Amino acid sequence: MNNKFLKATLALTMVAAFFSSCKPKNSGDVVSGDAAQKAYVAPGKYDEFYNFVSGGFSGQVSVYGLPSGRLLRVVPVFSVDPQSGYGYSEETKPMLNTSHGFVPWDDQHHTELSQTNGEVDGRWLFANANNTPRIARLDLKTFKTAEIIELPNSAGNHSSPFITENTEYVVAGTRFSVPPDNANGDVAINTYKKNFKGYLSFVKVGKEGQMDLSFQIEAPGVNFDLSHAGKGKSHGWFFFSCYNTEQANTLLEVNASQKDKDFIMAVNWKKAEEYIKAGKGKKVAAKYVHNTWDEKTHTAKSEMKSEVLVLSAKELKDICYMIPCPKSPHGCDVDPTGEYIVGSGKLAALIPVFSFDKLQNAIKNKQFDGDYDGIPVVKYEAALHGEVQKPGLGPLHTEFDGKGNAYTTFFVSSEVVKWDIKSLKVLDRVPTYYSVGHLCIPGGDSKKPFGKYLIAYNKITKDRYLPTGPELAQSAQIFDISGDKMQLILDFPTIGEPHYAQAAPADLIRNNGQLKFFKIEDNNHPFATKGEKEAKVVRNGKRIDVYMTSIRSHFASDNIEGIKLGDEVYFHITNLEQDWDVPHGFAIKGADNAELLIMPGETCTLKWIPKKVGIFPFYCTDFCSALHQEMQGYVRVSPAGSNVPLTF
Ligand code: K7E
Ligand code: RUQ
Ligand code: CUA
Repeated sequence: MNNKFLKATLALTMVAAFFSSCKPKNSGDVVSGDAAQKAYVAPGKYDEFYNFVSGGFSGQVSVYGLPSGRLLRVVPVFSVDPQSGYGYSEETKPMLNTSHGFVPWDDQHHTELSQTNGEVDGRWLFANANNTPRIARLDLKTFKTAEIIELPNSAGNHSSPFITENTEYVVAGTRFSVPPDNANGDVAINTYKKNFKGYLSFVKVGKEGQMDLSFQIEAPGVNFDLSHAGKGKSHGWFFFSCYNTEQANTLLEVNASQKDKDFIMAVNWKKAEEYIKAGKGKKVAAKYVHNTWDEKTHTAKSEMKSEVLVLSAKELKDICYMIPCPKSPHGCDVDPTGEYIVGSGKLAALIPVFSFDKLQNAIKNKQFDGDYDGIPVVKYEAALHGEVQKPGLGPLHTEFDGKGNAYTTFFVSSEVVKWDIKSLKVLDRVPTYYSVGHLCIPGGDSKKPFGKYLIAYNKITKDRYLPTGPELAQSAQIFDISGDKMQLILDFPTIGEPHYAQAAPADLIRNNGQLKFFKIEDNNHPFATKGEKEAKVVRNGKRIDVYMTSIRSHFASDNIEGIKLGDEVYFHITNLEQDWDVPHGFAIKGADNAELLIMPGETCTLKWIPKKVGIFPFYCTDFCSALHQEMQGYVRVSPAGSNVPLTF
């Protein structure tokens, strides 16, 4: 048996062993009597925390209350959403533009709240698109996607959207190494080592949150998996876990795990920033799209960019360093003090913890073990604070409670393990149901965690809920971590597949100027109709613009005639309500652009190209008053060339 095969077999045996024998039996003994009370939020009472959970292959972000686990909202980000019309209305369509054209779906893995001085500040939430590489920014005043930026020279955008401690940058590492965008990509896949590169993107975040791709670092062709910024003493550095350091182009037969150690790459981004200021960046042609939502006009615009500044890690010898890290590292987490960097090898049975001070010394004293593709490799022992021994199998992700404890998830042994960062002693462990991926402690990757709850996001649900056929919901579990022992207090199902999540105190988000409705006088939409009397229908060749209003409980106009086959009809509907929580919907028979949901003070546009002659009813889709069912109307479509006059 060759070595490669042996290793593959070993990994598979670990997984198989888990499913056959270590599956936790039941939760009876970990749920204690007062669990219900701890998770209970009385009707009409608010939750303590907002929990922003990535939606995985749903492409969206969902917002839950903690500790109740109640689903508050699903915010559409990277996928079209029939409920709100996101990606269907003319205003929102540009949000989903990419250099590949309109992309209506993505896979959303990680969320990250903005921070000031390393503390969660409640302004924005960043989210990554894992497939077509993009980063979104959600404005927490409106809970809307405010901006999406695409990342060139990348494929898969897993290692993001983690931020630096003052939200100076939102940072991304490419999951797949690929030939650079400006190169001929038509190359044999087995020329990987020669032609494929890994890129790190540094997206500058402005005062109002505006994102701008500041520069990229060209790195060796590894796969960047996860990352976190340094903080406090390590502010100015960023740490990325890398797998496939063999640079294999096929990962069959666990090619990617041949080596005992892969790397964590430490990046001195302050230094990189200096090099950019000193003009060391190379301007490289690259097409990527930047989409922004304008709250004044309630429309998105999409801008194509054409170049990016690139620094070479190989040429600039002092911006990147490799730290060996055992067996396919996944999570890469930095403790609240900024001193400890935790790696988690998916196929490892220990947790390596690195020391920032030691790393600095090792760099200063050149304690290197040669180089990796021109990047100095720091000696493992020189950077190591220590290893957590026998913590469990398959460590993935770590969060912190701010009291000197770390909590790591173990996929294979299906548990959360609490350990002491300094002594590296295991303090407690609880089973998860089943096979936990990420975990979240409110503020758990910041300088100031709130440390009261821990939520485990599990990959396998099995028997936790009433069965729903072959497909089951994903499962999250809340633990009270305020005492020495972790206590399971609640299970709740989630939307899509949750990966990383963030949480913040509810008041922090609520007190940050949350909007209840849009002021009609501030509505600068080019097709806004600010009063019922201004409602009209305008023909311009084959284009029909319907200026329509909605208010409880009618549309103006509600009878439109004179539309001809071959016309393109744009319904611009302004919701005249000036009150919290009174949206109106709009749907017309046979339209392929789904529906609109228009918030008070807002204007939304549905484009409709009638395909046949006849009468087409339309109605409001959101129950808005006792006379909601009366909120309806008709459009008459006549043959092309008929002389029915335009009336409304
Ligand atoms: Cu561990 Cu995509 Cu963050 Cu999921 S990744 S679990
Ligand atoms: S109506 S209140 Cu469609 Cu029965 Cu809903
Ligand atoms: Cu408006 Cu129902």
